[in-house]
Amino acid sequence: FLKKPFNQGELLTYLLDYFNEKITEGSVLVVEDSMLQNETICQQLRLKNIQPVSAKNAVEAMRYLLSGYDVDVILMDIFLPQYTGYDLISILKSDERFITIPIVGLTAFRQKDILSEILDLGADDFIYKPYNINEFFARIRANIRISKLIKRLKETSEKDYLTGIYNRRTFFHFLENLSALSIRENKPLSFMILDIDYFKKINDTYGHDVGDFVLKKLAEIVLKMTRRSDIFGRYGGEEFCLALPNTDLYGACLLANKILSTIAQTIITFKNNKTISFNITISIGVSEFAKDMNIDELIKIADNNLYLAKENGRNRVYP
Ligand code: GH3
Ligand code: MG
Ligand code: MG
Ligand code: MG
Ligand code: MG
Repeated sequence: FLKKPFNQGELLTYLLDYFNEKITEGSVLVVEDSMLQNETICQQLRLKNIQPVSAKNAVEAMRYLLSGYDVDVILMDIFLPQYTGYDLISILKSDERFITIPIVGLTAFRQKDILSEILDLGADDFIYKPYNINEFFARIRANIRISKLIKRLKETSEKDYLTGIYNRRTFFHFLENLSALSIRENKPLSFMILDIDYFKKINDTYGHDVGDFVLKKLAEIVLKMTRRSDIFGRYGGEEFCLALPNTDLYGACLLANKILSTIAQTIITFKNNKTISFNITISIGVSEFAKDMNIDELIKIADNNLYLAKENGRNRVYP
């Protein structure tokens, strides 16, 4: 519904929103070695507003998924050259990154145990060729629904509700991986804890909703200042943590000081019935990972350094 009178810009925005919503019912990675069949399936999907991506073998499919592109469902021919659908299902279902993407097996071979084998291997659904087109789409849509539901659940279980950044559990899961990678590739890894100074006073002076607003604002600022490969999470109440792969203590301190001064210079404005503006400061404890260290020690060092930063006047970085 669009209210008259509207200008062209409004109309355009409206139409774009409308189409974006209508067009993408989901995306399906079609792994099929027969290019004729592959193209036919892709065309059928497009007609039903489902975005297809085509791969003609397992390697192409893997390359596509590893590039980080997001698909809702994988539709997979079982008999592929070189690596079969059996191989690909095994690989995908043992990889944490892809385990939740529903796989729909596809084959024309009606030999004895193919369906049960494929499902037991980890596929989520199965379609025989030639298929009834209505059943085909009903199954694809059912799997898209499941896929989207899983994504929603993942999002809520991995992220902190207030700030939208990673929660503590997810952060430390990533940090474990990063520490293993740091050892394997012999690359530095740094860690820091950021803690708001006298945050209790903000809550006490302005109220809890202002406190919450400050937490969101801080998360937003820090997130903008980090790289895509950095991991940023909420450690606890008003404490945040940041993991920096490929970064040594010196580099981490440079960033920490930059964050520190950016925060101190930011005027936080909260608008309610009346507008309040104020500044906050934070303190940061930094540590660098070493081969003979475990994660607990890495955190302990940063925590001690944070304590020193607080003791020595706050609004400072301690390495
Ligand atoms: P310091 O400079 O020593 O860090 O002092 P501080 O007041 O920041 O530290 P303290 O640990 O004494 O207090 C932290 C406060 O953070 C207490 C708690 O009520 C508040 N807090 C924790 N989680 C939340 C939250 O989600 N929202 C709000 N508004 N406040 C929170
Ligand atoms: Mg085939
Ligand atoms: Mg604290
Ligand atoms: Mg604090
Ligand atoms: Mg404290």
